[in-house]
Amino acid sequence: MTAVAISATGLFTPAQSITNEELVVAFNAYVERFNAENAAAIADGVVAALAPSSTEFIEKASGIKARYVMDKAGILDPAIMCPRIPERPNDEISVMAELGVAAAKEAMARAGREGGDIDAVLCAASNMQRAYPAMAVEIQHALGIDGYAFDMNVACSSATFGIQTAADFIRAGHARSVLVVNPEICSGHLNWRDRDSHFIFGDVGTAILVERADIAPSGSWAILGTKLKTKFSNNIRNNFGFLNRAAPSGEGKPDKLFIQEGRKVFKEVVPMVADMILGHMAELNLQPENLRRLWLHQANANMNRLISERVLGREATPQESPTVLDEYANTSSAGSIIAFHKHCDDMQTGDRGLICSFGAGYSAGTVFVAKAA
Ligand code: CO8
Repeated sequence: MTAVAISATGLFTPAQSITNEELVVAFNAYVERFNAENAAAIADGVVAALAPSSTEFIEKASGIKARYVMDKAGILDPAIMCPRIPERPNDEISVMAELGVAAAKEAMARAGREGGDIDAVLCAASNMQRAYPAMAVEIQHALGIDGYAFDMNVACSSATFGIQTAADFIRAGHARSVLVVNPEICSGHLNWRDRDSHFIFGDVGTAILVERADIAPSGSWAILGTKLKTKFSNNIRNNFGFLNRAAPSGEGKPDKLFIQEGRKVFKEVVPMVADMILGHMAELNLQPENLRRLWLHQANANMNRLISERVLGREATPQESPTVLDEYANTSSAGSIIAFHKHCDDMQTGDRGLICSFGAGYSAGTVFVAKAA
């Protein structure tokens, strides 16, 4: 079988960031305003009073301290509470494509690639800005890439599903070099008025260049094995779609934005993912001591602590299971790729690690890699 490698990754981080403190001040101002405006209905028991959020809860429950966003002002305005990202005319690059292109350019520069070297583009993300043309085709065009491009969405697991899809195209001989791009503008599908989840997500763009190992540059990452899994669950859901629309600010029925049963997700996903990793390790004859690093999906610090403990048989050190949650929050499919991108330079030839995602669907993906010479 054709050997496949990750040649390079790229990262685009938005310029604006919101701390937990800033977020909670804005949320609590909204709560105060809502409760004052609805005081009579609340007193009559017709409307439930809203409870305030707290920075202590957010950090303890999730490990998140801040998040990057595309529009801080709109999110922090208690009268708006959602990002204001103006629509652009059709002859301008769309926002999501712009994010993807920025991340892709870094990955391509790191691998020494021009647009003409790449055969296909996958835009793998948890939401697409429009129905068509595919975001991937716009990104392909902006980068001067020939060949083919398409979008794919597997929520938080979009990047790992993209990596396996790219690897399969290469193994089948359809492509030699495939760009997987993950522009995740999560702020657009988060309900910033929902106390249970308003702190969870942030915006970012990542890119992964997957290539035939025999053309990959030195210092690339051999893909030892990939595995994907899905299992239907309603515990993380967003009913927005071309048949169902709603106000972007989350007013009215909130199911057209992100909703979840966070506790259930936590309880069900931790064992599912730990078992999947251990099963895949057994297939690849890998022992815990063979793994130098786990670049896990960045949803919740406690979740990652439990998963890495089950995999390694002991608590992982921060070096073994790095987190970017504190700075980036949950960036859906991009999270494990940010962790990989920021925490792989110290690894030596032969060192092995795991890129792992999990999220809505449920969906999960494991990609074992080894640093090449
Ligand atoms: N401030 C203060 N208190 C709060 C707050 C808050 N903001 N929110 C809740 N509380 C209170 C609750 O009311 C509750 O109080 P009580 O005990 O009196 O009832 C108490 O705190 C505990 O609440 P929870 O049980 O809900 O808290 P948890 O400890 O379970 O933590 C988490 C909540 C952080 C959500 C946690 O359950 C978690 O991280 N779960 C896993 C989440 C996860 O991994 N989700 C996957 C999402 S990723 C994905 O696939 C989505 C893809 C699409 C991207 C969408 C982009 C927008």
